[in-house]
Formats: sequence, C-alpha cells, structure tokens
Amino acid sequence: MSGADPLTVRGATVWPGCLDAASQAALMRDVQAIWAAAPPRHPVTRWGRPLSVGMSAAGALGWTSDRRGYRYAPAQDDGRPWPPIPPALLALWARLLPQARPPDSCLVNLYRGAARMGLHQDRDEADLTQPVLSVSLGDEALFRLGGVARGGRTESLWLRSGDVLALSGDARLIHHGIDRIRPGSSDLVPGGGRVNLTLRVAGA
Ligand code: MD6
Ligand code: FE
Repeated sequence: MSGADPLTVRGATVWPGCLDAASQAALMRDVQAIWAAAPPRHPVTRWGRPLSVGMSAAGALGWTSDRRGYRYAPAQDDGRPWPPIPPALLALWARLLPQARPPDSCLVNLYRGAARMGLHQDRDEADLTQPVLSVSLGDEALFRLGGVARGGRTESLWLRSGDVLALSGDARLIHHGIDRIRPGSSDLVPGGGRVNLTLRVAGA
C-alpha cells in the first residue's frame, strides 16, 4: 500500500495511488482468476443494446442486465455461482471503511477502446447507508461526478491505475460515470484497457 492522503471531490473520497505497483499486479492476477470462472460479457440494456463495458463479478451477488432490466443476480446466466471476492479487496475495504458492513458483491468492469459508462446512480443496493468502494486498474479514465439530483453542474477527474474512490454518506447517491479512457496509457491489463472493481453491500 502507498499513496497520498485522501481528497474529496463533490463529496466522493479519492485515495490517489492507494495501491502500489506490486499490489496492482497482484490484483490484476486476481481479476484474471475471476474472468476464468466468470468471463466478461456485454449484457444488453432493456432496449436491447449491448453495453460497451465488459462485465463480470465476484461475491454472493453479481450484476446482470437483459430486456427485463438491470438487477443483482445470485448466479451467472449459465447458473454457475460468481467466484469469491479476492481477499486483498476485502482487506482494502476493511482498512478504508472500518465502519461498514462487509461487501457481498464486487462488480468487475472492463473498458477497452471507446467503452464508456453513462452518468448513473448506484441505488439498487438494499442498504443505501453502506458505501461503494471502487478500485481502478490499467488505463486512465475520465470520471465525471455530478450531484444527487439529476442535471446540474458536474466535475471531472482522471482516475489512474491504483486509485481508489468511495461514495459514502451524503455522496452515496451522486451521479457519476466514465466519459472515456485513455487507451495505451498503462500496460497493466493484458490485451489493454481499464478494469474497474466496485465493492458493495448489495443484499439485505
Ligand atoms: C468506473 N464506477 O469507474 C465506474 N460506482 O468505471 C462506478 O460506476 C462507481 O466508481 C459507484 C461507486 C464508485 C464508482
Ligand atoms: Fe456506479
């Protein structure tokens, strides 16, 4: 572990350079083990359009989307359970968020090329008093933060490999998204791109 003191951007807590190079490489190996058990896929939205982000997950609950809409799911589409959350991520959560309940879900998102994620809120979790913690690996990404209400002013920051960010307290329900990545800015992810891991307490 390494890195500077946390900073606050629109209520979100950011720990720049929280994971050192060795921790990032170890976590990338954990991600590859998750992908071996739960390969990234591009689920379709309610409107039938595949997401540009490749999605996998770990923990008791993963995430799925299809024509019925988005939801947490206890198993993959083929019925297999999601692989376990890597112990290093559980330890990071416990260290940075000692008051929170342990996470039961870790979404694993892969951004390649022009992949992006539109402005959204994370509000499908059963207990919205619990934080969401995100870890960035690989290529840099332009992260946009807005307010709890839709519309209004937004602010952007570049998230780099090893950066960690939490949405908690009054910032738990702010709008946020990824405008774009900077392809080729890191060689951590095999095949290129960016991985974002988000740890949550999804279930009751
Ligand atoms: C991403 N992150 O960084 C997308 N959600 O690729 C999220 O959607 C996110 O970073 C909740 C809390 C932190 C996040
Ligand atoms: Fe989110």
